[in-house]
Amino acid sequence: MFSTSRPSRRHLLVGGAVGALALAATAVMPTTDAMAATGCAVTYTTNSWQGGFTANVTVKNLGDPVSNWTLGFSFPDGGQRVVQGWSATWQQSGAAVTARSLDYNGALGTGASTTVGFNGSWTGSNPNPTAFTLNGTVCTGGTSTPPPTTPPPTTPPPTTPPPPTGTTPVAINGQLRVCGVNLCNQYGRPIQLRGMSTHGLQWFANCYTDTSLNALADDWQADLLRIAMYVQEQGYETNPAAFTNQVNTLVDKAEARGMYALIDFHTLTPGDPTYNLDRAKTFFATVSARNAAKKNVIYEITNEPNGVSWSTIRNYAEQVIPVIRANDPDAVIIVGTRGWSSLGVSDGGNSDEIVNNPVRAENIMYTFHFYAASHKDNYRNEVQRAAARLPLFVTEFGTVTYTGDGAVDTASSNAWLDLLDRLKISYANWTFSDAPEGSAALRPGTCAAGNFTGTSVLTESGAYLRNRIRTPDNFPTS
Ligand code: IDC
Repeated sequence: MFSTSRPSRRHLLVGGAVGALALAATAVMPTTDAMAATGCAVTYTTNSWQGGFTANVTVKNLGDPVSNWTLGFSFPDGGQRVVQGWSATWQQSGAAVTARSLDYNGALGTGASTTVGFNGSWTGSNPNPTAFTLNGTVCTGGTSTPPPTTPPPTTPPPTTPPPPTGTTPVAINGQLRVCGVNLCNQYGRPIQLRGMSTHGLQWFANCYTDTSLNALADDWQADLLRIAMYVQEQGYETNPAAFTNQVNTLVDKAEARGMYALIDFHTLTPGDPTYNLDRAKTFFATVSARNAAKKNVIYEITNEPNGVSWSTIRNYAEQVIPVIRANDPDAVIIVGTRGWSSLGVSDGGNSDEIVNNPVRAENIMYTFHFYAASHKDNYRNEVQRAAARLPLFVTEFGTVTYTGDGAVDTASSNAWLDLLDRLKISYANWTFSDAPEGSAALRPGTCAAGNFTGTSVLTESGAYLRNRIRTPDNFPTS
């Protein structure tokens, strides 16, 4: 069968027109429903720079509806590689590339399109592939069997999710995924999440109650709660079961209020994430299994690596990510960067080391942290430069110095948040707590007193952040 089908398909590709259609029909019959019309059109666009490129591939189904699909093509140049793909499961073997649909975009009605993409690397030259297949049918822009005699279904399977029924951030945006350098919602549109980080759960548990989280969701209109679970400093390592439970409880409380929950494995000292590798595997295996069905969970696998190379961090990430993926294949995962998650800048480096040697996993982002009174234009310039090439998430920042204390630097904080807004980079502020330090949003004593609403309980930093966070999100809904 294959020896006869291959020449036929090749003939179809170059020949087109009516004569080729009959040949194609016999070619696909052994592997597809004999009555099914198949056909497809592909648009492949790239944005290329020295050594790297981003490709977007729009696939249009011209045949009968399908419930899942595999796109295939081959790179013309031996030096081209898929590095990080999105909106599909990508595989490369030699020059041959396949992209398999995910749950949310598998259904493609007649005439429906979907767009997938990837970041790639190249050496030599970087020509675009010219031949594509969809479920084995060569995409010529036409159909390969006559239209069916029975009319097509009047309501083909939906290719995008229905409009949201609620108004919370999670109700509107649903399961998030990384697309290109952006964080995208269930409609594949870039969004920015704005929210707050807890302080260390081991010290400030009384700041994270139903009442305080109501204030964060309703009064602050926050999209995101970062759950900072320290590993050392009397944290997780002292009682894994209790801290895991505490994290899970906060994931549920965030979910109940329609907020995203960022699970932060808060490593800090020692700075080598490998020191906590076994703990990380155990912790993430447990929380990813328990929370796999939820749409509001994002995983941050190491807070601030320091004193280690990017390759050490990357190696850690490539061991922890598969543990999460085994349970929760579609969640976004965020990887810390060199120099206290400064993209390497605090160690005299920059983001090139990540661009040139990215983590080999899909649907991931990279961490950037700043403290506005300490980190200024040279850090902002690097974030702006990196944001064109890497998906970034500011999982922690302060309005004060890197010590977590001192005065609010309003000018630098404005410059930072204006930049993040413009680039649609999500952020969480350190901290939603009443710690006696300038970075805390709540005045000392607030958590014990138990009222969290309004501005009278806020510090200068808290009032500033509440104003920034509670402006309308205008999340796209189609
Ligand atoms: C700080 C807290 C402080 C605590 C200290 C040590 O604000 O109360 O005593 O940690 O655990 C980070 C870290 C974050 C730091 C914060 C401020 O991620 O844990 O919190 N910071 O120093 N990176 C840069 C600054």
